[in-house]
Amino acid sequence: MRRMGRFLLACMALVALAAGVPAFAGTATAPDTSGIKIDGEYGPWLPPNIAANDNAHKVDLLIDVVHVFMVVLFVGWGIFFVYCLVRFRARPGHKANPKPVKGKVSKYAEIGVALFEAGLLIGISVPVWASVKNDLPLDKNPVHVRVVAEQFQWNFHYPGPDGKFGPTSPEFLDTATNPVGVDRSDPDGKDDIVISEFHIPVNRPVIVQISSKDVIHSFFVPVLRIKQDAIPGMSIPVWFEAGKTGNYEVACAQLCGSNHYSMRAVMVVESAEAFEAWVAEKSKPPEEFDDDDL
Ligand SMILES: [Cu+2]
Repeated sequence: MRRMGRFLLACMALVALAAGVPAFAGTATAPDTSGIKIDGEYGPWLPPNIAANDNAHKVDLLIDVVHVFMVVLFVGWGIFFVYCLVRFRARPGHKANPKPVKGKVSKYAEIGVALFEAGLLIGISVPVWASVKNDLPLDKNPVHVRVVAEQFQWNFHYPGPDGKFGPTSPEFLDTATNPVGVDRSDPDGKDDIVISEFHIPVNRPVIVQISSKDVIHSFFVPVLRIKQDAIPGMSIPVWFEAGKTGNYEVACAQLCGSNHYSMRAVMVVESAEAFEAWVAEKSKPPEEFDDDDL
């Protein structure tokens, strides 16, 4: 009986952990390594959600529903398991009956679970993913950014004030000065910005085209519930909209090599004016060397 008590206690602790009860789960602080200051409180459950569009909130709804559903299933099956242990325990005068059970309860329960899961998939998952991937808000004056991953950093390529990306080619690649190989001699490439800090304006849609120079990485912005693999040879669009200014984390969510853990960037969400000023400043050509400065 003591063993049974320990088993029940372990079950309760697991259920409490799954449900995120602070007494069991504790609280985590926002990660703050490599000098990146991250805004927003990380509680015992999900990271803060700063998205201004619906998709990220539907992702949270899906995570909540799935976890509550898992707790219900876990507790339900746990109770049934304990019931079976007690009800069918070996004892004098009882013989095991190998004949299958004829009752239909378990069959209907399984069908119910499958239907509920199908509802989640068809009702939430597929529409949200279709929106993130297909319904690009091209008519809402979006910001376009190319995201190019490499071991072990994120490169963000902005078209600059002219709104046109300059052509890129491996022949212009230079790890230190031109990590995405922009053709600076092309008129469209002269004002392009290539930088390791991700700046976006608040309350304006952003469309990122995600790619990689080497292995498969994964562009992960926890506070926007965005996660998309970066695959060499492909340019994959994803859109989102941030509704709160601040500094937030961009991480790599794909084990991409020995320094994968350090593949982070900061996402600065700022006002429209601050963003325009940042673009204007960063797109200035480097100042000409002047003999008079000597
Ligand atoms: Cu990576």
